[in-house]
Amino acid sequence: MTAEHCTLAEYLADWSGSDTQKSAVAETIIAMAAASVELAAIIAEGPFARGLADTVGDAGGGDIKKFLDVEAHKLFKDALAGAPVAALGSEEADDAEILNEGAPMVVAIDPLDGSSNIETNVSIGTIFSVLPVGGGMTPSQALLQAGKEQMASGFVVYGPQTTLIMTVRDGTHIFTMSPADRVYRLTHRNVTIATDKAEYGVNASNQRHWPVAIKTYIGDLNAGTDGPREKNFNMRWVGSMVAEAYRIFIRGGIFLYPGDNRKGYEQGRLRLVYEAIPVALLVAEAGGAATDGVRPILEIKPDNLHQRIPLVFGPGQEVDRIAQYIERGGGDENSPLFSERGLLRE
Ligand code: P6P
Repeated sequence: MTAEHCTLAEYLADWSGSDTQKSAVAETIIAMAAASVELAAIIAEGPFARGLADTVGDAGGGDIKKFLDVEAHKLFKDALAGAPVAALGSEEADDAEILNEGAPMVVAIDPLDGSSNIETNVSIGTIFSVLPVGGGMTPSQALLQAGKEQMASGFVVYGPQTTLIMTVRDGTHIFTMSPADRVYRLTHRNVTIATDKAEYGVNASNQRHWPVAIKTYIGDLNAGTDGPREKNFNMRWVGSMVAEAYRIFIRGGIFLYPGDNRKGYEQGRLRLVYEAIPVALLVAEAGGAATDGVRPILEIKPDNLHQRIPLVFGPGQEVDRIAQYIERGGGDENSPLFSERGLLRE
């Protein structure tokens, strides 16, 4: 067992030992972590830095590309070029980018999650997934494996603290960057998601667009002690999934970004490969559950790198309750959450 506040490098060295594949995973995460420390310093410069929040393009689907999105992508791409990573699948690049032919890993990444919050000094983050290049797979095929094949995943929160929440499938752990030497040190070992926190995170302004099942579920939460839950619920919505997820790891609660009837949001806003899948592994390793409303995220095989997916995660019992609202026919068959939902039509 590693020391209480061991460094990330010490933790990963203890975990990987002399195992070649684990050592490749460890080296990949160390490279990501080093780039995140650099990015944290750029973000902390805020208005003193060169137009971090300047719009530099349109990422499509209502996502604006900010200067810092592109800078973050370059930082992580350069860092991973020096790691045993064959290819990078990034929100900031249309296609997978080849880094090291024949390397054993691929990485899927959202280099900067929540960039709409850059200029408002609200927590933003980096989300990553590490997958093995299986026998006979091209790197692009390796990036489209179901989430249950991941070797590791994690996200960094650039907030009041800079924290790395990570799993190498031995539990979910939190490493906090010490300001003195900018080294990540273990602060929370084997995080588990609380099952009794009466708190939900959803963008309530979309309520009129939701499927009936989600309207009913959230309505029952808002009914508080007068409703079927017989207790009052609190709501939090930061607008950066990494901040919502970190809160849920620390004090519990449920996160929802459902599909809705706005054009382009039929499958929600979040991306399957480099947002939902990495977070789903962290949640599972912390004893929780993550679904698209009904299907376990880790069982879904992506069709393409940038596909969107409705996302619900939190304690398993609450995630199951939402699935019951949906399967009980709480939604009309034409609502987005039911689109493509073969299993609900059987
Ligand atoms: P909305 C950030 O852009 C993001 O991808 C997630 O981090 C966040 O949870 C969501 O979008 C916020 O979306 O529609 O509430 O602005």
